[in-house]
Amino acid sequence: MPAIVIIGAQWGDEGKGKATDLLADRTDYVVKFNGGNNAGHTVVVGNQKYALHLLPSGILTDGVIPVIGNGVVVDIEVLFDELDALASRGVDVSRLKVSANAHVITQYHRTLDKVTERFLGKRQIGTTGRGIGPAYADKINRVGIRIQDLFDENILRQKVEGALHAKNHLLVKIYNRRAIAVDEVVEDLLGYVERLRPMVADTGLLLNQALDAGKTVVFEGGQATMLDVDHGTYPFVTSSSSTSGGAATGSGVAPNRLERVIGIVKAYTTRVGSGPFPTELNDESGEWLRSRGFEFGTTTGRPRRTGWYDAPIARYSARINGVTDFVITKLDVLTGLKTIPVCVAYSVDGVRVDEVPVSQSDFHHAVPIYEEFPGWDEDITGVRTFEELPKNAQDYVLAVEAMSGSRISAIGVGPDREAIITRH
Ligand code: 2SA
Ligand code: GDP
Ligand code: MG
Repeated sequence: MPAIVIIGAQWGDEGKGKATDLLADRTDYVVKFNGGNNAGHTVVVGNQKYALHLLPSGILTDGVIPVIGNGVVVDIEVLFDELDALASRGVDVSRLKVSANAHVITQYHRTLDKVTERFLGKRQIGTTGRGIGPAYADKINRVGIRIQDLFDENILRQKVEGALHAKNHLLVKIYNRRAIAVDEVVEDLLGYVERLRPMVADTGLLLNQALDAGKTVVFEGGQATMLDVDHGTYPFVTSSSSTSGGAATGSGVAPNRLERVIGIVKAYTTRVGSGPFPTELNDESGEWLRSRGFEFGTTTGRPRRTGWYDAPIARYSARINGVTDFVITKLDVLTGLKTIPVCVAYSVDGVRVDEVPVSQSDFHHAVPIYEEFPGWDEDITGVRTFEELPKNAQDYVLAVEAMSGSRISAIGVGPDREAIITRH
């Protein structure tokens, strides 16, 4: 199985980083194909905890070549800081490859992200403030700066001028901010060139050649299906393609080369930022899940919204992504509950709806229809086979599997690298 895609099947933070890391010792390349340093992947190796934002999780495994694909937006200062932080902890970061076609996040993107959110007031998205949306907007608007533009000062200057022309008008006239000087941005970007140069590659070519040679490539999605700019809860989404299709466009590897799509789901649901979330719990059960699951943003530290498992969302993700296998994570967090509700369908204006409604307002006021499953009290963090799980935990996994549209191949029972049960 040479080309494997890993995607979030809910609203993110399902444990994609850990799943990628787990496959890493059987992998030659790990590719990040969407998003930027808005992502937050926590990977626990022994007594070491790593929080990765821009770098693919494969960077933690010796011999794996981590790749930042063309679909990513790169804040170069953050990239260097993250590389330095890992290097100071003894991680070999020399193998990283960065696509010449990836777009760059600059200071004006970060500024615009923050001021736009402030001006949206109650309608704000709850972004991470990292400049992601404005950088993708420039890409689509064809005024973005790509990594390769940094290597020709004349071209870079022209492009920065083009990008800043309308933005300075907006910043000064609408947002009451100071204008950003072209020279300042160009100088900043040129300062990165020498260190960046050896990392830059035609990553599409590199990955296709690797697949031709029989190598294994893992594509690590950032964010998740319900945050995808096309398939998520728009406008409360990120600005990239975080579904499996994004793995092709964001890397230059054709869709028919992608053989397996692994959807990561949590045994319950979380969301950071604004937008609809039918199973959200605004009570002590929600607080219990947040503290038991340590549900706080890896990038921003924001408390995550919490709720029960939503099977229609899992089915939707299975369909949109072509999920071949699910990995269900954080089953251990549910230990100690008397009963565990699972959303099996919604009620919309009194009518039962089995699938995620296409109408945004229907989804906003969809009321979950729950089925309750008996819980368990035994500590399951040391369990390594399905049969050793308490009967009620087995039944919970089997019930969720039957509702979610694809088989559950692995079960996370703790944050550690080893805390996983694989099913055959
Ligand atoms: P943005 O910054 O433009 O991508 O924000 C748009 C929406 O996407 C959500 N988003 C995320 N949701 C969950 N996890 C993310 N990564 C970090 C983590 C988040 C953090 O792993 O914990 O630390 O806060 C992530 N990145 C973007 C975001 O909340 C907005 O709803
Ligand atoms: P990602 O964005 O999908 O990579 O996920 P995050 O790293 O943001 O959030 C997932 C969190 O859950 C991390 O802190 C992981 O260490 C942790 N985690 C992953 N799998 C499990 C699991 O099976 N059980 C528990 N308790 N924690 C887990
Ligand atoms: Mg995360």
